[in-house]
Formats: sequence, structure tokens, C-alpha cells
Amino acid sequence: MSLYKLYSMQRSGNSYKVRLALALLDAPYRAVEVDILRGESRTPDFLAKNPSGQVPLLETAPGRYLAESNAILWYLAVGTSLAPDTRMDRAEALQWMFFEQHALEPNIGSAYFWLCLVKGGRDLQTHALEDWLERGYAALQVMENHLKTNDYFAAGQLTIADIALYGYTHVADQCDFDLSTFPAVNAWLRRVEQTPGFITMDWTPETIAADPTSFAAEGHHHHHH
Ligand SMILES: N[C@@H](CCC(=O)N[C@@H](CS)C(=O)NCC(=O)O)C(=O)O
Repeated sequence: MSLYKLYSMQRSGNSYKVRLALALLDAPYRAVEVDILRGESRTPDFLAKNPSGQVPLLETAPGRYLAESNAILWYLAVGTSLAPDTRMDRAEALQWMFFEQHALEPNIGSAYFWLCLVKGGRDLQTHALEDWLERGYAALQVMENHLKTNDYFAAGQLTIADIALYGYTHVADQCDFDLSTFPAVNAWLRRVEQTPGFITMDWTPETIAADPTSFAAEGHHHHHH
């Protein structure tokens, strides 16, 4: 069996979601660090792998690439406890994963990117930031309401819906969001962090050189826990 190769950026929340799932599943993989701020996701070579020019990107088998963090989460989780197994629980996990991509990530993710990753980004985005804060808070309130009576988002247990939502919620306090009025969200963040195998966004998998020919060439890997 080939080893997964993950194209990822350390400080990308969408990439972290995938690294977190791989860690919780104790799945070995090799990581290629892609610096989007230096245009490394927009090179002809990378665009040939993912026409969207974005990370994360998972090479599931030689030459087979899967983009979109939540699609990758679904691919990895099928058949494990991270994916619900009844029709309604699955659909509810998807419901929250779509919510994450349209209500949470575009707002908290954008605030995080411009305030935390781009030098001088705050000055470039003062106007947009107001919108991101307003819509981001609305998304956090929807999550708070759900978590008042539920420990997790779907199926009554930790699933990829939680992993998807954790990715950007856990950095909200680094980019102007005040989470102190969302006690249920805070309790849920801590609950996710207690999960066996949990890793932080800083945790670094062993990275390998971005050599397009190397999928089968490398004979060994190291996996840390
Ligand atoms: N919907 C995509 C979004 C991926 C995305 O926004 N990736 C960002 C980093 S978090 C990226 O690679 N941006 C670089 C670029 O667009 O050039 C997902 O969930 O994977």
C-alpha cells in the first residue's frame, strides 16, 4: 500500500484539519510544506495537481489527487469512528461541514489569514474585517446554540464535523474574536483537545522535499506521537 502524501501549510487551518484527522486516526503519511505566501500553490507543477491552486491536497495513490479539506476528511474517515454510520448522522455531519465552509471559514479563516499571516494585512482589510467579524460571530452563535445541548456536532460523538469546525474556531481568539461569551464553544474546544491522539496546529509532521517523482521512491517514513 502506498503512503499518503499531504501537501499542506503549517499555519493553514484547512491543512490543519487534515493533519488532525490523520493524527487521530494514527495514519502514517508524508507531508510536503507548501508556502502559499510565496506562491508555491500557484506554480504550473502544483496547478497540474490541483487546478484550484490551494492546500490541503492529498495524494491518495500515485497520481491520484484529492482537494478540498472536507472531502479529504470524508475520504480518510470512511469506515472509522470519525465518520457516522447512519444515514441521518452522516447527513448531519455533512450539514455542519457545509456550514463550516460557507459560514465559518470564509469569515474567521479570512480574518486569521489577513491579521495573523499577512504582514500589514490589517490595514489592507479594515473594511472587510467588520463583515468577517459580524458574520463570524453569527456562525459562532449558531455553534453555541447547538453545543448548549450537545457535546459534539453530529452522532453524539467526535466526528469529522468537529474536526472541520475546530480548525478555524480554535484560532478565532488570535484574530479579534472574543470567545468569552461562548462558554459552550469553549467547553467543546477543550473537549476536542482531550481526544487521544490530538495534535496542535504547531505540531510538525516530518516533511519531505517537494519532488514530484518521489511518491514511490522514498522507502521509509517516521510518524511521531
Ligand atoms: N475550500 C478549500 C479552501 C482551501 C484554501 O482556502 N486554502 C488556502 C490556505 S488555507 C490556500 O491554499 N490558498 C492559497 C491560494 O489560494 O493561492 C478547502 O477547504 O480545502
